[in-house]
Amino acid sequence: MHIVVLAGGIGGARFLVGVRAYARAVGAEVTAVVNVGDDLRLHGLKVCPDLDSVMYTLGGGADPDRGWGRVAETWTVKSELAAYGAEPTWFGLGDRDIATHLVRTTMLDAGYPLHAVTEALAARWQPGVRVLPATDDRLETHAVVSGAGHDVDAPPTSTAEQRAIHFQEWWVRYRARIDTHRFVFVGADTATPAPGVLEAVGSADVVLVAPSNPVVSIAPVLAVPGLRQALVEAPGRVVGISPIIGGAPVRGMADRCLEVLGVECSAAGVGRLYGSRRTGGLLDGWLVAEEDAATVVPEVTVRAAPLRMTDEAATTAMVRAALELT
Ligand code: FO1
Repeated sequence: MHIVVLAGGIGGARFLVGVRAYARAVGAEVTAVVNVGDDLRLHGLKVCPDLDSVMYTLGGGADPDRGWGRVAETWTVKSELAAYGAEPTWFGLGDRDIATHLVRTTMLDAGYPLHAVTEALAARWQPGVRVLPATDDRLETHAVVSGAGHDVDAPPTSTAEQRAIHFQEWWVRYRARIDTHRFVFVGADTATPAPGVLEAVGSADVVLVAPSNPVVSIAPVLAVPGLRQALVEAPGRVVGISPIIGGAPVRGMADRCLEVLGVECSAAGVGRLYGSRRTGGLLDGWLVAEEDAATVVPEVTVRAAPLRMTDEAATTAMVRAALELT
């Protein structure tokens, strides 16, 4: 059995822990296709937050409280940069984490593609699943906002001017609390799926859409030309797991992201945003929380199960429920 998981963010990384446990129990193979829209170049280093969250979480090296970055992290470089007044001050790299970015950047600059670099980094962390970036190409999520350049605490006086800011500035600096018009996936028009991605989708018995942020974690994956079509045509079933429980995101700011799209923050809202494969959308099945058992998504099979990823056993049970839906 081959399970493919579309994933991004901390929700995606934690979900993969359950997928791996399930796969180990039944002898299945897992491929994670991971969002790169959050990636950025900082101080000359290529940072891939979602790939790293997956790698660190599955490799036992993630900080359990923050959810991102390394456990037992130290921040000497960050404070030295601050002493120079180096920008950005709102985004910090930990010392241990920097080693990952140094190795990645050195390999990329030497000409290795991102999927090969990711495989090399994973050799250390042994994540137990195949980790693929959705694309090797630059594909960056930007938010088109009004009033960027002002701090959250000092709102802009004029909201007339619109400009695009990097996702990380929107997420970390502004905490999504800024007038936002839309998201743009810069580079998506010319990106191609990383080697192995289309083959994985084409050979999957089931594709799971992790309970990740649908707007800034899953949509950038689907924005890679050819990927959405491959999912529509995939021989296996496609089952999504709702990141919204009882009208609120389990963590993160999916509510703010959905608001930008004008989509209701509910299991039904996200299910309908993905849509049914029978009508050109993504899903055959949609797993929602027990609180949302009444959810209806046209032409999609909806089932309810406990969806809180409190530990590995609970997450594995979610995965089993999603697979039983197929
Ligand atoms: N999130 C923060 O809130 N503040 C940070 O300074 C920050 C730094 C950072 C560095 C490396 C990395 O891989 C992730 C980092 N994150 C930070 C998390 C990240 O912004 C987001 O949570 C994800 O991109 C959304 O999935």
